[in-house]
Amino acid sequence: MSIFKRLKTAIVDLISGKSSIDIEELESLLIEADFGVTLSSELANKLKKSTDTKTVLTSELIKIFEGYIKDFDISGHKPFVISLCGVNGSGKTTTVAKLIHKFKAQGLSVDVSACDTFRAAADAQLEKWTDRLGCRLFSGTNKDPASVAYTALQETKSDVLIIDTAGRLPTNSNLMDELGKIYRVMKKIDVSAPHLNLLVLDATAGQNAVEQVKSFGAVSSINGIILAKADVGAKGGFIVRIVNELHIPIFGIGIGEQPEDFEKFNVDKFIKNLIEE
Ligand SMILES: Nc1nc2c(ncn2[C@@H]2O[C@H](COP(=O)(O)OP(=O)(O)O)[C@@H](O)[C@H]2O)c(=O)[nH]1
Ligand SMILES: [Mg+2]
Repeated sequence: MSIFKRLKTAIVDLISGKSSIDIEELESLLIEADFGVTLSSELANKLKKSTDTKTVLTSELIKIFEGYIKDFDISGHKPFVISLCGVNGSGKTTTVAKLIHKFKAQGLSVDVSACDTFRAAADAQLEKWTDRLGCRLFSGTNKDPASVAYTALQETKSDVLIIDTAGRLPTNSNLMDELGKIYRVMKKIDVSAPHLNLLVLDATAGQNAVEQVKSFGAVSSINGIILAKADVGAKGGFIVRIVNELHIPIFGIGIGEQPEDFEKFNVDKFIKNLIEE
């Protein structure tokens, strides 16, 4: 049985007063669901004292997420620079398309800088979206990604500039340095750029996601999370830990491969998805 089915069974048993599961078992199920050790123990203790498990769990999670579900506010900077980072295939480029779509729908102009310059297919993938959605694309095959970002920031006239970066593993120090350089050169033009540095996480990433936040955050602080692929069956339980322990807000979730498949994170839906299979 999957961890989430077991978690649901455990909670249903507790709710019905059957309580064939003890609180320690519930605690380890919460840990398995990627809530982290500290929080799991806190929650288990609260649940132990309560007769209405589901309500307590829901209200505790609502409290945790309070203030951490953010919307984009681009006022204050023009261009407002949003940089996306993450491991290979986490959903960065698709997220770019979603953000373009979102900002365009608000009547804002958007340019994009393609900083995944060393992979042949990368430009084409982004070009498809920028052509379709009507944005200027700054790119340069095999060029230094930092120089592409620099030129984009120097030349853009748009309200928003989105920087798409290449996927990289935090263990690859050369690639992490390359990312650091992108931030550094942008600061030569605007010390406050990027105004949002978002980490795109694959909802199926599991506990490793927390390590990703720490590693990418060591290069430049992460101001927000995008949870991509929330539609593919993963529960993304780790997002609770990221919010609760690392205090990083969530700016949206990806729920498909199209530009419109993006929505605000919703705690009720998250809990429903988590415990109601
Ligand atoms: N189902 C689903 N697929 C997604 C989502 N976001 C990205 N993908 C797919 O995941 C794959 C990798 O996405 P991509 O944006 O290229 O990742 P990148 O390497 O981080 O730029 C592609 O096949 C995307 O279509 C999402 O929210 N839901
Ligand atoms: Mg990409």
